[in-house]
Amino acid sequence: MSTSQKERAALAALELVRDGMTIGLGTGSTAAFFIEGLGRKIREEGLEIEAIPTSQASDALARKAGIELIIPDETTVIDLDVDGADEVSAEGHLIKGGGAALLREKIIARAAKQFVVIADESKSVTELGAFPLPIEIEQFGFALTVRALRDMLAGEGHEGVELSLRHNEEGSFVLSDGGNFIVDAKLGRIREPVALESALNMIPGVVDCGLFIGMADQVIIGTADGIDTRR
Ligand code: ABF
Repeated sequence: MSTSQKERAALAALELVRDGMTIGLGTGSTAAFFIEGLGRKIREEGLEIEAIPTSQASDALARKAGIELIIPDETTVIDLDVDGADEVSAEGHLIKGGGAALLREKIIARAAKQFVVIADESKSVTELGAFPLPIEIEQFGFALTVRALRDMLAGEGHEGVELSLRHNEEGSFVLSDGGNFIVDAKLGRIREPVALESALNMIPGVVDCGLFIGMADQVIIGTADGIDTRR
């Protein structure tokens, strides 16, 4: 993790902001740099911007930065969504959800006219899967859903994969802002991310998973001496 690399990526994404935009605000420490920078940019340039946070954490950061927030409805056009990631593959597929915000992040990312991912170079991978894949599941019948996940993954060549319900230091289960559980799947490597996302989301009880397939319009990686931008 490199803070300067994260900040560099966030600052580069700020160059895409235009007056009058509606902007999705991602979650995590890289997105936090973007949110703080956006607040400064709005004040310094007198921009008219409204934003939609993808988590309660980003909502709080945005309010502190003085950014006007809205709740999306069917008429909302999201011009730009800027968010972090846990892994970015060479194809531009992502693993997200380390911050337990994957569902709201995915909703906003899908709705946005331009979805831009910002990350430090540690997130850039040749193949997804070293980072445990977050899977958001309904609380009701969660043990049955975990069993169904285990069975499906075994059929997809991930025999005996370790699935763990995410919990915090106090030992209580982590809940997404929507009140769902998060299961982390230690897959090691994901050879077929496109097929895996479909198979996961077919399981009753799975709300969504942290595979963002082909969604990123642009990836900005902060490097030791600048940025690496991929479209
Ligand atoms: C969020 O950003 C999550 O989806 C992802 O897990 C996280 C990455 O966090 P960080 O930017 O702090 O590395 O969008």
